[in-house]
Amino acid sequence: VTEIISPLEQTVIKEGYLQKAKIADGGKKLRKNWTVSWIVLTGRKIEFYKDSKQPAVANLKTGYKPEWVDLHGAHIEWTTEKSSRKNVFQITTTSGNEFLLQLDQDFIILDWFYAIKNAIENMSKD
Ligand code: I3P
Repeated sequence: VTEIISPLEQTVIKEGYLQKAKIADGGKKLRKNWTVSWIVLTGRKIEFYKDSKQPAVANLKTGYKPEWVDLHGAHIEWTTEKSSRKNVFQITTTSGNEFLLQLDQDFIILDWFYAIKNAIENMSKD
């Protein structure tokens, strides 16, 4: 068994299920489609998986490539205009991708918001 030593950037900060909708790709608007996604936050990116077992599978180098968001230079903000749902925040990447993340439970979504915000701010100090 080969031990892979992760650099700090690959360390998992937080993971869990959230509602996700990608609403723009490279600045081009997409039709909104909410899905439940297993979200893995590391120091510089967010990965989206179908379920909690998938990251382990991906680490076995099966060639599976999750959808991911580069947080470097990204913006995060709460929005009440982009959805009729409550507790929605938007992440906008430098490449013009826009994602909405949402959860009804206030405490959990608040935790996610600040975890992602901190990751973005810590990176911009580099
Ligand atoms: C969309 C769907 C989304 C809704 C969106 C609708 O319809 O109901 O859940 O977003 O509202 O257009 P469809 O499935 O036919 O594409 P919210 O749940 O976030 O409100 P929107 O057009 O106001 O974004």
